[in-house]
Amino acid sequence: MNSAIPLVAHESLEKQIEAMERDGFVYFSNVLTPEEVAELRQLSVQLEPSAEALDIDLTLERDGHFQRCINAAFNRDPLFLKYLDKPGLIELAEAVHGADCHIVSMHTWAVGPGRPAQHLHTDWLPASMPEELWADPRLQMPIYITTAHFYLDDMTEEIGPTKLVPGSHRSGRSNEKHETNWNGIEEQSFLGKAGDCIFFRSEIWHRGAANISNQIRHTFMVHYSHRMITQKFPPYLYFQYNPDVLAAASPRQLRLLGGHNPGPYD
Ligand SMILES: O=C(O)CCC(=O)C(=O)O
Repeated sequence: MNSAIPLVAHESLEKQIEAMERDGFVYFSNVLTPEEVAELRQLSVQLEPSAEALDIDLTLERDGHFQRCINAAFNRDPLFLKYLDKPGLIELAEAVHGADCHIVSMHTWAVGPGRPAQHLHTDWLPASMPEELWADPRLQMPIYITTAHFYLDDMTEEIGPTKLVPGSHRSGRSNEKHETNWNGIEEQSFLGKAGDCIFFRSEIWHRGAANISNQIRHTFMVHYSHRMITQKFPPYLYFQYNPDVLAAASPRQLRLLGGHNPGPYD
């Protein structure tokens, strides 16, 4: 039986940080305006995938379902800049990763009907450890990478919602064995509205469900991290910042893109 994530917004930054520690994620309602949702949906299907940039470009005819994902999307158009530091979200990113945090990447993500279900997985497990260690309050694990997952459609079970297991970041493992619950807690579906966002840490068990609807699901993702964690901008050695994007960015946005003050190792 499917159960849904309660759509409860934590109003204060303090409560949001507590939720990141306890639940591993925070829900934000109505972060994007309808115009921003429309803008991101359009960019998501209109931008041409680049094999060199490791973008995903699956077609119904060739691959059995449509999927288009653009890596380092910020570099494609200055329109993306405003999504780097969305008021309300950026304060949480800076609180958990530090005032000098930056983005690891930014993705547009469009998946068509027929996209199969994923297994519950972590995006990255910085430190695997026995579960008992996580339960010890003396251990304070930094939150190294988070994703702000913006929804550009009203979510239903048919369109293939994100499912996650609240608290599973405290399992200390990556779910290699394809467990379906953690500590007796079953996965829950995110059934919010277009414009909503969930902000989650990389160790939480989550997955995209199968898209069994007749419409494309559009999502937009910004991944944040500590300044000392590397950014992932394919094609890596050949990546070049788009000068139009840099010229239009604010000082805070430039820092989020990697324009840092000198520090250790510089
Ligand atoms: O589609 C989703 O909601 C989740 C996607 C995801 O977790 C992934 O591709 O790693």
